[in-house]
Amino acid sequence: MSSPSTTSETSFTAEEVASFQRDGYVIVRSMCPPHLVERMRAVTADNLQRLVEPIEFEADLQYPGAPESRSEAGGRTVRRLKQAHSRDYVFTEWLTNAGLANRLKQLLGPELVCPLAHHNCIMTKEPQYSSDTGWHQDIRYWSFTRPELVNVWLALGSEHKENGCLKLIPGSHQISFERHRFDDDVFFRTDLEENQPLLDQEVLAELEPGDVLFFHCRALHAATRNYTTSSKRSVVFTFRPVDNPPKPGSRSAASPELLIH
Ligand SMILES: O=C(O)CCC(=O)C(=O)O
Repeated sequence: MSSPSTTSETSFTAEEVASFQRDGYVIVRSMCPPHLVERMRAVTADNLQRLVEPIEFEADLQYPGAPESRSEAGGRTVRRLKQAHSRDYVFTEWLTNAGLANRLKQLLGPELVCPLAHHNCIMTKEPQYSSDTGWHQDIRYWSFTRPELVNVWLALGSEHKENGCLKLIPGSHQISFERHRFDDDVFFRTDLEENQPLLDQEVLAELEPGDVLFFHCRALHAATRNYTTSSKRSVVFTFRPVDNPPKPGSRSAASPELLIH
């Protein structure tokens, strides 16, 4: 009898690993146990209702669609509840979930670290005042020895085109881009003819509650605002191999990290 840790319930199939390596992302359906999703949803609802800091508001980033300041109508619309790991023990339970660690080890090697400086958040996309996130690679403002980290995006509800699910460009994690293909804020330029063939390849990462999207820190991704009347919520962490530490003195090195067993 095979042990539970080697079944496709708790590890990637060879096809899934190949698909991640080729496309820079892979989705595992119904991966997070429903009782964890329920508890994360409850913590999120509570922390949003009480506006528990640290919070990034939509107005702080000024992406298209966001209110102009925190004092305007919609100015207290939350974009991200930061420091998710510190908000409730349920996030530790998720980070230590066997199926999560096993899969990450297949992608990153046997010794895993979860940096708390990046992601480590609950992304919220509220109706009416949410914003468009342009095409970017998450590694753009991060400083590690190598661009080798994997993001884990857990859907707490349905994510689809209308409420601003992530969109990705398959294979973009393997491309070496010249700087001019990005704007001053390091968003991949949509006004550049040279970028169009890649942008035309976008795929939607549509998710249901408990589904998990693994994506490479160099994968180009974007998302629109939420055009529906219900909010969208997702839990996001990033992981690195132990031999890919943050560069000393950088923001990536300024927060504690978790060793994952
Ligand atoms: O949900 C979004 O608008 C995009 C979020 C995103 O791309 C990110 O946090 O890196």
